[in-house]
Amino acid sequence: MSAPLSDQLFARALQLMPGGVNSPVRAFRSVGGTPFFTQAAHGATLTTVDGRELIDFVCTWGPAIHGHNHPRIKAAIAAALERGTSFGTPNPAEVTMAELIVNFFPSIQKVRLCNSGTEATMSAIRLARGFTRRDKIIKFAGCYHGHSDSLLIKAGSGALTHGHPDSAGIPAVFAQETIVLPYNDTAAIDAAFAANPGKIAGVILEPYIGNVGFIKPDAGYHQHLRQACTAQGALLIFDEVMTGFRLAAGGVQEIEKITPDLTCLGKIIGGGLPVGAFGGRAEVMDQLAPLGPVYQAGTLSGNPLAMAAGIASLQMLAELKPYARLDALGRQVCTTALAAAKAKGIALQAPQVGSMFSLFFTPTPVRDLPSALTSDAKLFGRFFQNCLDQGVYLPPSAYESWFLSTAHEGAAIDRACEVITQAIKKL
Ligand code: KE4
Repeated sequence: MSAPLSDQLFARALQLMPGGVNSPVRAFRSVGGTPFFTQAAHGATLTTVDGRELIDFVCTWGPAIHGHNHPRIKAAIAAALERGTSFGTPNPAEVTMAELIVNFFPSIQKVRLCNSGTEATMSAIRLARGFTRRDKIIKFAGCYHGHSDSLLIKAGSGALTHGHPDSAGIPAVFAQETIVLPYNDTAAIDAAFAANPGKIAGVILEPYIGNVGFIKPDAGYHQHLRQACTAQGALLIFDEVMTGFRLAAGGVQEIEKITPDLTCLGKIIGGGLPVGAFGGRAEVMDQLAPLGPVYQAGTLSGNPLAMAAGIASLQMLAELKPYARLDALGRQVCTTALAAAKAKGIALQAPQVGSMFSLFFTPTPVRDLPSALTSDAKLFGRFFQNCLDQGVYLPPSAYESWFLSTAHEGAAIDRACEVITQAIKKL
């Protein structure tokens, strides 16, 4: 019997693209085996080139909150396509998207659209440096904000997964301007500001971390960061690329009632097409070209197809308000996994908020990068394969958040819970 088509494609891909992929985490290197190739995606499932149907807990890393290929998003793209794919001029859909973002995020008076989460955070850092005329930024160990030089330092997600949290190719002079602190440590932030008076432009964080696996802040942590930034004249930057519109329409800042100075968005606002955005107070945003001295640009920024898909996605969120339903689904998966692990006598942590959660195979409550690293990544790899064998696809890394969608409700979540129970039993 010939090798599965995925294997044949991967063999060709390995000759043509580094690691056979266009984003490292897709390569399955930390969970073993050969990545499958997806032919199509609908609702809660992916269909592989070999015809396998997989219940998907990656949701293209966050965008597919309504499930894959939602008819309303498809129709919106099709209608926009009739008018062309890209204009390179202002277009009405950009205005609609900007109004939706400003309406959902009271901290955002003005917004700039771009083409990825990486662009959004990279530009937000540049804007913070330009606005404050300071050079240093603070980030937190394990947080991933995309792959720009200033931020790919002690990063999570694929960088952590593949053991390169500090990427090669970043000049020491760049890295020196990035201070990396432990997450959930208020003394560390106070010490960093005390040691760098008047030098810190901004503090950027994932307000709930998704890129070490899912980690929540200690009570009062965000308030401490907000007060410290205000007192020190630094900008507080919430990277809500993953959490924006995912955990609440107004992101974590709505849940935690915190007002950051800048917010970065992506993923869901593109409805599955390439997009990013960053926004904040007009006083800060107006430092951007063409008004101010901070340059930022993009050929496809505000692309009409991506805007159409994102507008449809956000309008459905406004109409459906699915967050309680998504939270119930997330809780169903986590309580199922915890019960199965208890029955098996395996230590498991399952932090969850809404449709973001992770399973850490460790007895240690996970609240930062070091505690996340006590998780047994090899055991996770075996768990991942046990689930995949039964048609459930998890993020192919112990250090990623899982995602689910409204399309998981009903048969898909029930089947997935059965598979997860069996997969833990088999460990
Ligand atoms: P992109 O450049 O990949 O659109 O966004 C970068 C980014 C920024 N900020 C946060 C909080 C993010 O989670 C991301 C990207 N997330 C990863 C998943 N952990 C994308 C998946 C991948 O790298 O293939």
